[in-house]
Amino acid sequence: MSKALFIVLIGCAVAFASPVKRDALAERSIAEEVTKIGSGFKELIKEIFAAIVGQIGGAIADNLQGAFHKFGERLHTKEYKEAVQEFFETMQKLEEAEDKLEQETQEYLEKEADKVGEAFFDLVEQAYEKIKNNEEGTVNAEEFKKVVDEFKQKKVAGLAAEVQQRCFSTSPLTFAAAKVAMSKFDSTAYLPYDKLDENIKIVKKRLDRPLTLSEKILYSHLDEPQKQDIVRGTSYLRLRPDRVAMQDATAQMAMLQFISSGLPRVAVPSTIHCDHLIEAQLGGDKDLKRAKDINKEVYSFLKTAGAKYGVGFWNPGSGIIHQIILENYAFPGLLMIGTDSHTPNGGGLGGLCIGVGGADAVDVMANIPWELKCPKVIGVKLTGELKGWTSPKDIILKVAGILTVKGGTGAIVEYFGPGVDSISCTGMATICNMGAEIGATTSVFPYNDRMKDYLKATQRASIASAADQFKGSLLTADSNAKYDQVIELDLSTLEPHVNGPFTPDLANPISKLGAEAKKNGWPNEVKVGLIGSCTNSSYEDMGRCASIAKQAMKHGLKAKAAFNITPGSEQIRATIERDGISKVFSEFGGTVLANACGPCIGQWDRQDIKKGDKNTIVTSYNRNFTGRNDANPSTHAFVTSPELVTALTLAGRLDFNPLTDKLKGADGKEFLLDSPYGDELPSKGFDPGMDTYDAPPADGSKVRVDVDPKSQRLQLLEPFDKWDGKDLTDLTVLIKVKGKCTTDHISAAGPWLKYRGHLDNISNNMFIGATNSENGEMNKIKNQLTGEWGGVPDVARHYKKNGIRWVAIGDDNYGEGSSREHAALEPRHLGGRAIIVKSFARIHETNLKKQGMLPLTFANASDYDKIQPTDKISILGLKDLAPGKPVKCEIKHKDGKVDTITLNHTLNEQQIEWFRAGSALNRMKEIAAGK
Ligand SMILES: *[C@@H]1O[C@H](CO)[C@@H](O)[C@H](O)[C@H]1NC(C)=O
Ligand SMILES: *[C@@H]1O[C@H](CO)[C@@H](O)[C@H](O)[C@H]1NC(C)=O
Ligand SMILES: *[C@H]1O[C@H](CO)[C@@H](O)[C@H](O)[C@H]1NC(C)=O
Ligand SMILES: CC(=O)N[C@H]1CO[C@H](CO)[C@@H](O)[C@@H]1O
Ligand SMILES: CC(=O)N[C@H]1CO[C@H](CO)[C@@H](O)[C@@H]1O
Repeated sequence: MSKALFIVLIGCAVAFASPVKRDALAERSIAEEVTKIGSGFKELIKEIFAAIVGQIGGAIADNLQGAFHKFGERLHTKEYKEAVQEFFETMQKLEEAEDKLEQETQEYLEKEADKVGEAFFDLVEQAYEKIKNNEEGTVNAEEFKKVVDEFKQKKVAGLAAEVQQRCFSTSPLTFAAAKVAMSKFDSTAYLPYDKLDENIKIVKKRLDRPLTLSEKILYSHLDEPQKQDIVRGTSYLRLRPDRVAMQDATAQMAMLQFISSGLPRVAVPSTIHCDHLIEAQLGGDKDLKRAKDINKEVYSFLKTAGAKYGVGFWNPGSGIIHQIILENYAFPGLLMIGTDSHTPNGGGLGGLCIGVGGADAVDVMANIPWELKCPKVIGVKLTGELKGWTSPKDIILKVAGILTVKGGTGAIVEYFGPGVDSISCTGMATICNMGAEIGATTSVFPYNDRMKDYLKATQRASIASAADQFKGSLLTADSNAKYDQVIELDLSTLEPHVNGPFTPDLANPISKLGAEAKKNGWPNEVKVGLIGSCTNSSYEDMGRCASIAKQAMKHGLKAKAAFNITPGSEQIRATIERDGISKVFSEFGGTVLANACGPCIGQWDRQDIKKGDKNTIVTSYNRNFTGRNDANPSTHAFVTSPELVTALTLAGRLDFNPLTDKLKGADGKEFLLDSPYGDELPSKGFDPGMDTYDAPPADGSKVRVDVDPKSQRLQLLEPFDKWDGKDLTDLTVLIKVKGKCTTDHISAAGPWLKYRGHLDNISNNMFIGATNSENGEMNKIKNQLTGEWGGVPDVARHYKKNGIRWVAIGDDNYGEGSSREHAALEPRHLGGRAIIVKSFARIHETNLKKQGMLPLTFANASDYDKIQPTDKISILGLKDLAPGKPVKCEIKHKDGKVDTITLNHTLNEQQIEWFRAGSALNRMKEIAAGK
């Protein structure tokens, strides 16, 4: 510490600690006095910082200077709140810089800061005392108090107090825990650990039993921790998530709904990510340019709506939502909802991140508690250690094989045990991401050092040190916590898996894949290998794949099959480009696509094969519903780790096992691939790449939201009609679906994605992928009015025009797959009133409730067989609709016979209100209007 700095500091402190002159005080108005104290304090801090800046030098100094400069400016424009935040960010950077400072300097700064803070408060106290004793003067104590209160309201005093409390009289560590911004983009939202800790203590006291990690995170976010009913698998929790994330496809409808709620600004930090509308065709830059052009009106709508309502906007090209969340927003203990089913990716950083429909996002953005049926908890105990060709992905591929696509329904999958520490943070993210494939509500890992490393590598050391303090309490399961089911996996003996085709739970160990393919007639030739996507596009993945490519090239080999790479984010793209990994891929014969979802969600203009041609592709993606990647139902898609994709692409064969099979090099010599290797995190740190984020302005009220009334892609929403108070009688059966009916079958993706924001247009895809039980065909149903066969949307429109209300009948796990709320909006829009099925996928069931539809299940599953296409269905006793009380249903057959059956539902009180109001949104309006 230089002497000069010392003098500056002491000088300032002394100047402000010296008593204010008595007579001068009497003359001045109190307001002036208080303002002077406030601004004097600011000046003082300014001085201190200037001095510190002088000490540290280099980039940190620039940062500090920049932040501080803004701090000063803002104070004058009275944006106090933001100023405080800037200040805290500066403090955070300072804290990070502390590692670089000598111990001595650190101690000195802390001590000085303390002194200054105390001096400031002495000053205020003295001033107050003086005024009190000077009552015969121009002012009295009461008036002073009034002014101070006013002052406080203006947040200046608040600022001073906070600065004092957080920055000056506590150690940097406590400071970090108490007031660390949730992310570098959230200026006014802090890590909620204190509050969560408090809540979980309340819950623990009530439940009086050890808690799983999932429960700790979930219950600590309860709206009413004292009162909330908590029974796993039964009660509905009302929760307060910390943030909302939306991808550009689902954000359209969510923002349209938020707009129609009439609220001025979103209640929690929220972001929009442009990743779903970029089609892979020629490669990164060209595809991005094309997407920006084609989707201009959507991007512009989302950008302006984001700016107006306070939502952060990640431009196209910034990367895939889940990767960006992991890089910037996820933190241990976070409760986030995201409008995409792979939102659970954030569990890799110890957060509970749950995929929901746009309507849930609207609730949370509108500050309404978000409801979730209290999940069960499945524990996965990991022992042993990952090594060689076995990767984190194999863990989830194995778990999927054990639990199947339905096994996780209604449950959170929680990993624990000594094996956890052998998995990288991004590896844990992959595992959580793919938990969506087994229907799990979400998946989560306990906070550990691997997460800490990742937080540090992504410039969030302060979050790591805050989390450290809650590691044992909030961020790890209690010992002896009870799980509803426990699966044990020994990682040391786990074999690499390739799952598929046709369903992600058909788990094939690599050693058996060749034989299985032969037996089942799966095409052995691998046409295309694809790596990347939100599931698997970390730096580590890319590095491990590049290590295989390099080995091959050393032997004169290139990829036999086509090879496509989708970087997960702009940061990944820039970093792998800088580190020469992209170059390795192109030399190997690969194409680097835009930072987006691309082929993983069917945004792939595939040219190498004709529709209907049977062929094999291998991907590191997460799903493989029919035609998902390339819209070709004959494509056999297999899901595996990026390393195995690379190896199979290299060999061009499905029956290649890189662990045991040799390849022939260009020189004719045979060789065995070494197991892949890649740095977990880039040794030179991440390259952020281009700046692709737009922060919303502090005041967006003047922003105009762009929606062209003639648009084919965006349409402002009309409210649905209110329930008329009568039973739903004589409903026509629009379609009785046979077999699997995912949200893709109800509302197809691919080319339809572009109508996401236009309900009427997108409704032309309703049920076109579902199989009609009457004829076993898709999109062909009999119009009961005309007797003619027609497409499902056309027939539904015909019914709607003629005032005929209808039901759709479905099988098991109806509505599984992506959280596509259109699958609920469209039936409602085209005149549907109820969906009756054997069982529902959770998100879809809730989505139906939000749109005022009745989601009902057969109390006896075999009643499904009683329903004929020509039947008329009546749902009775709706006036007495109550939670847990089944409803009566009459099936009138064409021959006049009537079957009476019982239907179950899971509507609770609040959801019954939604039904009555016509939709959740209508209900929100009623509440806002005080009804
Ligand atoms: C329907 O609800 C009843 C009780 O309300 C329950 O006993 C029955 O198992 C439920 N049926 C199904 C298929 O879940
Ligand atoms: C369900 O319905 C079938 C066929 O109507 C009947 O045989 C069976 O007993 C029913 N099961 C229950 C639990 O009521
Ligand atoms: C992927 O899985 C689904 C079942 O989940 C299957 O019906 C479909 O044919 C598969 N698609 C591809 C392209 O392999
Ligand atoms: C997010 C991500 O890309 N995660 C992982 C994908 O899978 C590999 C191997 O299975 C992991 O090592 C990555 O970290
Ligand atoms: C493809 C499609 O359905 N386009 C329609 C979208 O909506 C506009 C106006 O509502 C119609 O004119 C289009 O034909």
